[in-house]
Amino acid sequence: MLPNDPVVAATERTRLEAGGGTLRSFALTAEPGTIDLGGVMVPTWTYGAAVPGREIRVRQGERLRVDVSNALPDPTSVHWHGLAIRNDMDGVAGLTQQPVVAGKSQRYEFVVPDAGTYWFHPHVGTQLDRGLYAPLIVEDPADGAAYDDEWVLVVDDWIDGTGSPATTPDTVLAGLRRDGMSAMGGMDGTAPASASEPLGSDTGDVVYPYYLINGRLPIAADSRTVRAGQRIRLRLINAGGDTAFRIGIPGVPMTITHTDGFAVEPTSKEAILLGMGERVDAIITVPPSTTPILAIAEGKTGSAQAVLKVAGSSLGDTGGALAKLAASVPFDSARAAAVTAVRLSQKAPDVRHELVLGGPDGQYNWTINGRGYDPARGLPVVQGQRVRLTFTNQTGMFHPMHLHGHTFQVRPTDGGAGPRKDTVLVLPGASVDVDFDADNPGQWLTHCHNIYHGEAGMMTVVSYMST
Ligand SMILES: [Cu+2]
Repeated sequence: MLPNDPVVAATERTRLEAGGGTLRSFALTAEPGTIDLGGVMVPTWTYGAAVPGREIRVRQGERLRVDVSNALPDPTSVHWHGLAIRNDMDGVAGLTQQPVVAGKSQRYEFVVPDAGTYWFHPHVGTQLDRGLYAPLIVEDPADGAAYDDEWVLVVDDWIDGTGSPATTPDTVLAGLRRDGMSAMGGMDGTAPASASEPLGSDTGDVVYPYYLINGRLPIAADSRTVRAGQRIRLRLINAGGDTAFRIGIPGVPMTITHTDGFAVEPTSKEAILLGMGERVDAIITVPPSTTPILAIAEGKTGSAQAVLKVAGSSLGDTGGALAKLAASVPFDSARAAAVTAVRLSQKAPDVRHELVLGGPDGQYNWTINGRGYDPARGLPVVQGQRVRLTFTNQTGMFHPMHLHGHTFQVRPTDGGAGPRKDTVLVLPGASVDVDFDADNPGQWLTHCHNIYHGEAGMMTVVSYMST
């Protein structure tokens, strides 16, 4: 079933009728430019000369229109990460659309079906690992009752435009291809995972010089002036290319309320593990004095921070807090439990697909079921089916596996109701089952959200068959 199939348009009409469809229009320009990370200037590519790009905020059921202009030297596209929208607006160049070539523009327009914390980024090459990303927040009419204010925090690993000659994500990938895994000293992934080091010893393929929250280095951290006792909803987004983050606030528990946009039974944690592409919403109560929000690059060297500023106090030394966070047991949000309202019905799967994750070989090829990306050899499903995907990781590295166009429910190994998510961490040697209802026809990419793994082959397609 092609992205322009009449069934896709018919599904969209149903959403339009259900949501009311108030039109909200935005414009976006993808462009080269030099940005300030906080004393470090880097040439990069951005949306509108800002990193992250300006947030898009709409309400559930509205019709979002975004006119995207491509002022980059290369073709691009925009993918609306996590949203179950019409297939021909999903933004996967070569699968759901032609790329938007340099100097041209494209209108994206679709009904936004679900509230939550989402984001957008290109789906062309390694462009995601430049500055091309921004939050997309979909408000629920019921939002706001449990908190006083909210703050969107986008964490990222940064290499683009650093060094001389300047490194880009393209040169990073070319280097990985050239050197295979031989150049990655100390990252050969042999030590098993433990509770305090859940990813094991192979925590990335790329050494990043900088880590950012909201585009800022720790020395020039983004901050928010708040009052002690206020309840703040943090919307955490990992826009990184190759880095999971361990996020925590010294002495302040975080009550996790949503995973990848969908509500979970609230659970209080000291530290959260956030893989690339994942989002977690958590409510905190502001402590009596100024406090950092810390994001340690998991298993790497470095961290990012933002600051909750409370009048009458200034930020102290964060060394002790970082050490304590580094020693914590971070919570993988795949272990949360969906609230009743967003659980899938109890139903046996009509079709099952196993995705065996493999690689890399000497040319840095990563595979699913032994093959690189081939959109003609997807995983067939039929509209109306309950589908189970089993991600089986036979590699030494973790993979945040993302499914487009659907929000699956993770199946916990110990029973119970797992969270709704669109991106799930699959740890080395682990196997994760996820279920979804095939209710959004089209061709939907499923892939590792490590941008280098995805580009090197760890992608396939959930392919709706015409009936
Ligand atoms: Cu991967």
